Amino acid sequence: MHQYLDLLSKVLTEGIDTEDRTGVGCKSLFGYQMRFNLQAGLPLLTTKKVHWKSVVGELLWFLSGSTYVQDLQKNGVKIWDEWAPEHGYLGPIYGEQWRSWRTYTQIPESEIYEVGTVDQISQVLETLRTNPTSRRMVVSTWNVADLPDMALAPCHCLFQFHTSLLTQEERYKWTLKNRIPQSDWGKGLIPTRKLNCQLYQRSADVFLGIPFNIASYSLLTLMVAQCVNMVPGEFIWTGGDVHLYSSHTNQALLQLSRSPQPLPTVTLNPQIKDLFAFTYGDITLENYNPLPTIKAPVAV
Ligand code: UFP
Repeated sequence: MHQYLDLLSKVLTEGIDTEDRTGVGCKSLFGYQMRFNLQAGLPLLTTKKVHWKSVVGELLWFLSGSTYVQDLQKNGVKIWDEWAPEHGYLGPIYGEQWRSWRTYTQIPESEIYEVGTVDQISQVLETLRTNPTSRRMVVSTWNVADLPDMALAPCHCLFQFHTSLLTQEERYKWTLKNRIPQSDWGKGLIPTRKLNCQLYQRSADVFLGIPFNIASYSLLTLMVAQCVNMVPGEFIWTGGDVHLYSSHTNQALLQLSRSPQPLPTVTLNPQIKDLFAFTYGDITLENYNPLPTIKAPVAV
């Protein structure tokens, strides 16, 4: 994860002091990109412990389509508590936009509108299966009309999948790694394509948000790849306003003094081919040996 440490030191040294919505103050830069090869392990930060259970819990909650904080809390995930009103409904945030983006269709020659929904995730899965060279495999949560009703405007607001053909060597490697017996070769089991994902994050808290967001979308890419029978390729993180809160400076310096450890890996239950069927128990993190947690206050 030298990519992340490079970003951290860049924001520290080149970030412009900025007053922000939270009143905390931060160093900020605009426009940045990091690339992670998902074959090299899961890009989960090792220079501090990232709360993996929350990464998985939140992702499964998004995929379920729920935007009620209670559904997250019942799995012990507290990361949305700060933004939740008493009734727990966070408004039409990620889950709703991913799975049920609202549409309005006017009934011809009338004043009446019918309300429908679009399941963006299912559409993208379908396109990956049927037309994998499509350049339209985009999921957006930046629903302008819904923004006023959201507890927090989406930070990771658009992602796109992309696929490319595997080389013979890459296919062979995959076959060996997954122990596909020679008798099963030629049965269409061996993937022919790799799956890449790029996220655009309009606003990124370098210390608390980014490690979490990278892990979340990398995991999503692994899960989608399994469901569409592709090999995970690259995860590309693109940031807009990338900022380090002034209340995180010492934590950032401590982190930069640490050496990255080998990356962990994720094993998914190979039976699951339906993205919405994954449960916590189907996702296993292995060989995650991070340096200790570094506590930092959330800027609300
Ligand atoms: N933030 C992230 N990642 C997230 C998330 C929030 O970095 O997944 F939900 C941070 C970015 C920013 C704040 O510091 O939360 C949102 O504030 P604003 O809406 O003013 O950009």
